[in-house]
Amino acid sequence: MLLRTGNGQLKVSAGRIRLVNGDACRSSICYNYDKIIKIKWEYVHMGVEEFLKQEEERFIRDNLMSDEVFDFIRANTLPFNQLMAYYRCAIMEVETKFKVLNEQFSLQYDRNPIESIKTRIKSTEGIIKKANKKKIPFTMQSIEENIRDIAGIRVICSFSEDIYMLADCLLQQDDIRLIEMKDYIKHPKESGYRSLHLIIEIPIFLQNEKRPMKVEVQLRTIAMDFWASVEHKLRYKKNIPDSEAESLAVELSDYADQLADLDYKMEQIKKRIVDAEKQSEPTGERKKPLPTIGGMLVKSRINGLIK
Ligand code: 0O2
Repeated sequence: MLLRTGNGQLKVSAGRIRLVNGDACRSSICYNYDKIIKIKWEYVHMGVEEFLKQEEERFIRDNLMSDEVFDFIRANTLPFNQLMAYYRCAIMEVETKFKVLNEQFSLQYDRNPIESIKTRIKSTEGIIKKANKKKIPFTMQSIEENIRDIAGIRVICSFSEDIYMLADCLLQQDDIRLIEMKDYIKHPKESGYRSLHLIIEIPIFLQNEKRPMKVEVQLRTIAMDFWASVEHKLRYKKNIPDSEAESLAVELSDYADQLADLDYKMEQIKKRIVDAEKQSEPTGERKKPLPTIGGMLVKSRINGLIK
């Protein structure tokens, strides 16, 4: 038996109902025939995409919001909110450390290694998803022990050299304990993703207590950040056909390599500027800022033409 819907067909055979989209039979979306006929008969009248969306929402309701999660939320709302507040404090501590380093470099070397800092606390939904993915018990202790990226700080630099320099400066501080370092710059992910990840522990000082908190620090260049934010969008888009998603992923992986190459070239330019500065005679007084290098080039070419 075949039932036509907006964008596809529902195929009923041997007591099972299957969603068929074009030629591809998506066996992952296979439901009990009686159940669907009784409860979800209206699906027959809606488009396949809408059907998938509703099923996904149902999946989240049924699987993420289990009795265990509901019981946990009921019993732990206050301690959970308190824990999240501690994570926010830990983020403040780490952010301040990076701001101090940036300030010091600005004074000492007249440059800022940090372009920007972004912080975030993982959403409750994100925590539930990760707990389910890691198959850990849903208790306060297990969440705190096993989910290490509830507090996240992302430091964006212009050059990858600065990433390693800042990571070293942070890890040298005696109140920081490194739990794990993942170097996705030297060893990029298959997707092309690049960043330096540090899982650290930092103490926060409360009224009567010193509490170590875990924080995930992601350090990346502007180019790496640009790539990751575009790729992240693709990752969470649900309605892209598989073949298109695959070809976009291949292209993105190629662009990640190109951006890494560009990062390297920009770093070389910076080094040449620093070397050129070092070689020039120190006059003791500060030079007037030069027009842009590109502007100077155009000017000298014009002068050449005029002569
Ligand atoms: P969000 O919303 O960014 O927080 P672990 O956390 O160590 O138990 P996991 O998840 O394997 O295990 O850690 P991983 O892969 O070292 O780092 C996870 C985070 O890095 C992700 O966070 C992303 O922020 C980022 N990331 C890792 N791989 C990719 C990638 O291929 N593309 C993009 N755009 N980002 C990536 P979350 O948990 O996904 O969510």
